[in-house]
Amino acid sequence: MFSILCRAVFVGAFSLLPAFAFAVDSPAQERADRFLSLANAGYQALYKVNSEAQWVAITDVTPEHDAAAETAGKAAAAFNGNPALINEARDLLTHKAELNELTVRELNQLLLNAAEGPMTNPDLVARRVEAETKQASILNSFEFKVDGRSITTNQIDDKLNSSIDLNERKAIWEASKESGPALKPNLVRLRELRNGVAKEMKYPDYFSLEVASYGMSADEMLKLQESWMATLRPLYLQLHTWAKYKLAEKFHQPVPKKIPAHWINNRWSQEWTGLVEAANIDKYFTDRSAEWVIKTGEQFYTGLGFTPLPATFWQRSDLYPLPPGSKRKKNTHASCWHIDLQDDIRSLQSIEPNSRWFFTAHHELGHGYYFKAYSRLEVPYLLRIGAAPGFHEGIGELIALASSQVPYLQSRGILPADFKGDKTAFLLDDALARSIPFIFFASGTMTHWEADIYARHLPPDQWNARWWKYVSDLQGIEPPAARGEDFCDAATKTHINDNPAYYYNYAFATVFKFQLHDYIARKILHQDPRSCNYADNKEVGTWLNNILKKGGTEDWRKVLKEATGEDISTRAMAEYFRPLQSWLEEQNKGRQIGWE
Ligand code: X8Z
Ligand code: ZN
Repeated sequence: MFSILCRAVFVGAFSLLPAFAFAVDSPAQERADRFLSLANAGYQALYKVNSEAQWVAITDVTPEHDAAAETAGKAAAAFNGNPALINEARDLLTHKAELNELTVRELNQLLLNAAEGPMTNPDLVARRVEAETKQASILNSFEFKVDGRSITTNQIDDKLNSSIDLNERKAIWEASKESGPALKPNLVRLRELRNGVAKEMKYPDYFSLEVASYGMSADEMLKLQESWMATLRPLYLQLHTWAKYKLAEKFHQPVPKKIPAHWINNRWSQEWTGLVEAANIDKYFTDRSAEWVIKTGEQFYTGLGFTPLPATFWQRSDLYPLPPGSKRKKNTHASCWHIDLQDDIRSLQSIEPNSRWFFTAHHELGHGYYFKAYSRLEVPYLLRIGAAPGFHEGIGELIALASSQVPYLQSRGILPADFKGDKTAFLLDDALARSIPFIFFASGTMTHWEADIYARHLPPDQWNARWWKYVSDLQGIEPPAARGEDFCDAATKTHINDNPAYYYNYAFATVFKFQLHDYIARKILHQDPRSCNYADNKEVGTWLNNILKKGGTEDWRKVLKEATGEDISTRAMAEYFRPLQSWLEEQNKGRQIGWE
């Protein structure tokens, strides 16, 4: 189906192509076209070399692979950050009025890429690449231990999911924070180096450089994130109260003001799963295989009309946990890679058959299908990116949300046909496990802490105190015991190390996924957004593909507005959960709400 769609779009997209944009191109446009054909070709070639080397290093951590990754990282920076490219792009942008919109977007993206390693200061760039490689290596090879015995991150998560012994939970939770001290010294250096490259390109700091992808300043992004927390706070306070009573009952403890972090199944209290028994679908995954999990994920997308993943995805991906006793060390956090910006797409995961990995697999394939959709001639390599980074995170989140709904799970035989879903229970679980507490972690703790270290230069001897201040004030969570500055609990979160100043994109993705879902459920499927089924609906696929295939060729606000009729807003999310507010108020009658 998409080949027909693509042909129609190709005709419509001529105005995007430099050669067809003007009857006679301006001299500036001709110069830009020549420049960008070289810049795109070099960018793609080095992107491929670099991703290949990073892939090998992350899936098999050895000193040799680290050395190769470092060399490739430097080679990519030598091209992308070349002063001649920076100067030419800047000069061309002074002729903006004579250039077409696509060209301007390519030039701006080239400058954003250059800012990651500006070779106007080669020594700084070399030190950054070396420090990034080292940090990745420490992170990806870290061995967690409980009572001197190694424990995998899947085992940590499984234990936190199942144990009702608070002493055991505390020991596991504390073990999961052991990577922080190992990662802190080099993170302190990286803070300077990341800020250094941003400043080299006249950004105030690294956080500001990263949010520039949205055309926003750091303050504007922080304000947006704060506005989301402000609208969702009444619901969060009710959920927090409900959850702390539920957990106190589960663990036979007095009701606390703030929730102890080791009472929650997630290591960072970012998602509150397993609290709603009637919505716990884990048992339906126990007789499934890890292969089934990822294949079912792919089937969601092919059902919508997307073509299957390329054969190389299955040959080259690294999808399953290492066998016990394996000597190889690999990163255990899920990711998806567009190795050559064409059709070499791979995913790194450690899938096990449970609901956690089921949703994560759908998330990763969202990246994969986004890569696939914009890998076409009309989208230059420099713009083979999401409309904004949060769009990339949001697509898989949308499909994970859709794949969690009862009618879908029944239609695929995952839940029995006669399964009687308790609507309130599922809505409550949606809120706790996939949406509301997550915003307070993503928009709150993560984003504010990173803004503090990059944009406000928070001294390293205050890093852990500041982390816990945000966890406490914004999430209403407290550590099981005091956490001094010997710890660096923020650094136990993968992204702090290898995807810095990025996490607000997941908050964006959460808000955005409800806007897309609301549109799909109401305007395309004509079903209740809280209980609907996208399975095999080609109209949904066509509508989604229309967003994905654009990549970064259009402004994200325009793409969102054209697709949904709205600007970015918590409207759909708040409406989705509206029935919960009064239900929770009823359940929480007479209880102390919040933690102030
Ligand atoms: O990191 C991820 C993905 C990879 S892009 C698995 N996520 C965030 C996290 O795990 O912290 C997905 C949602 C939040
Ligand atoms: Zn992702």
